Amino acid sequence: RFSTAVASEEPIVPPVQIQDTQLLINGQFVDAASGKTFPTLDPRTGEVIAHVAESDVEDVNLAVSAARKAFDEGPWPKMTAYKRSQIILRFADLVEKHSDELAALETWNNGKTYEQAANVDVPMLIRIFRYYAGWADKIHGLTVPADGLHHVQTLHEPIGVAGQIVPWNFPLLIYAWKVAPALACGNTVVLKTAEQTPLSALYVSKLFHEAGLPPGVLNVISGFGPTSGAALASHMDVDKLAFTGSTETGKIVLQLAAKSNLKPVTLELGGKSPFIVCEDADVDKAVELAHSALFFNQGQCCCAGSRTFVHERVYDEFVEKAKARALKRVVGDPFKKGVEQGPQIDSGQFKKILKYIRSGIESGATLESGGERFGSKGYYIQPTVFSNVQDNMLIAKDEIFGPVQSILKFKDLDEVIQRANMTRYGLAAGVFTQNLDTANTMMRALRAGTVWINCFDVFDAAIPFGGYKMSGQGRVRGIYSLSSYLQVKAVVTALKNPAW
Ligand code: TXE
Repeated sequence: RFSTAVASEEPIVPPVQIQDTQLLINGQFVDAASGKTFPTLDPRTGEVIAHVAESDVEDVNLAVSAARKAFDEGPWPKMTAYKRSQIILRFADLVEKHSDELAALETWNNGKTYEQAANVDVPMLIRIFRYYAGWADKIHGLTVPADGLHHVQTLHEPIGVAGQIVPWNFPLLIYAWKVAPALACGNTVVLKTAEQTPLSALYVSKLFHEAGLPPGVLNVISGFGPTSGAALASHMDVDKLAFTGSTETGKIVLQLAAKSNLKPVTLELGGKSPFIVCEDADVDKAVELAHSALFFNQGQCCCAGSRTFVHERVYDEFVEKAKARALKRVVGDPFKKGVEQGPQIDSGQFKKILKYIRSGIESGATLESGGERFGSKGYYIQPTVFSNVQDNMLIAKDEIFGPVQSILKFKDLDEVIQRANMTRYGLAAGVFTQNLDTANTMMRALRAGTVWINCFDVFDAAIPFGGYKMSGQGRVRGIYSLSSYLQVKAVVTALKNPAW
């Protein structure tokens, strides 16, 4: 059924050496205080790639005190903004030099295709760091025409030590979204990687030190959420927390932040984004776009177009073509050229997705393609398409985070707007139409942090990204991310002479 069935063949050996498996604290690679390690796996096989140091409370304390010292004593926040930007730019150049190896590491540890890692994830990381390096010396306050005999100005200052917790679906990209604005603003960082994907962040952070980053400015720890992640979220000396992950864990870290020192928190959480195909849409283009909106990155995208709403007039044609496209999707070893879909990240996600597929079948949706695991090894899942999906089915309500497309039917615009917004999430939405009035109405009516019109998954360092409702708080990327890494200080100076 698939044009290339390679999952059962021997996996390709990645052309990369694993060197960095310890914790990066104060510019040094060190073992965990407990000496503990945990295995990190190859999702193609479930086999161990390496053993990585496992941080816990004691290591978090060490990393935070290194970041605190680097913030309080400098030189990073006290360095000129121009010098900071030069170090960030040097880092971006070094990443560019090591792109191939880095992309291979990302594919090996995450399972995403090498083509994607090399053409999307790594170049976007470089773009994001260059973008924020450009911001470093353009962050400044205002003079304020306050009433009275005072000269009033605002200083935009770094907030301090930023704790950052990242997930496994885009280990390098989300690292960039978090680290780049924090450092450009003059903060110091303790970043905890996801337990599934610790390797690429350690690799790039070593390059950052080669580029001249002072010790203690960027500390990277591997470890688990309830231990080291929770210790970071509740640390009294962490001044700001940035989190990307599930909505459930987002609630936990927000509580930990509130219960400890009320550190401000930005959250980038789950989604159930509508992809709306209107009756006037070019169906072939819409099918292709809806396909990639859902299946990109094995369906492991917080903004995946996971509710495909199609107008009744084009519904049957759309379903036929969406099914044909899914059946053509090339699944296999992500290192192989031409492969479009690799394995899911781990056995937990693999089982969760298969459970949702069973629930779709049991609740009466029509299974058009896929529905089972792919091959017999690793965490591969067949590209799955359901038609006749109803709003109240679990597959239309929950974030599946896998290669499962749900196609729903609608009759008119008011109805689809109401149904598209009928979710606890609000991360993104896609609209496919050639009618300007429809596009204008939809862009205003949809309650989502991003609305893509006749496109989807357009990401750029300059475009802000974040959620309405339970998809999060605050924005990453663009100018909007800067404010969450800055304090505003009002300085009021008495004036002697009213005339001047
Ligand atoms: O997420 P978690 P998981 C969604 C997606 C997925 C589901 C579960 O639906 O199926 O979440 O994935 C750290 N205190 N997304 O279990 O738990 C954890 O170590 C502090 C959407 O992987 O949210 C990791 O670093 N930290 C998403 C990070 O939180 C804790 C991306 C994410 O893990 C913690 C990933 C705790 N108590 C999953 N518990 C997106 N928005 O892109 C866990 N962590």
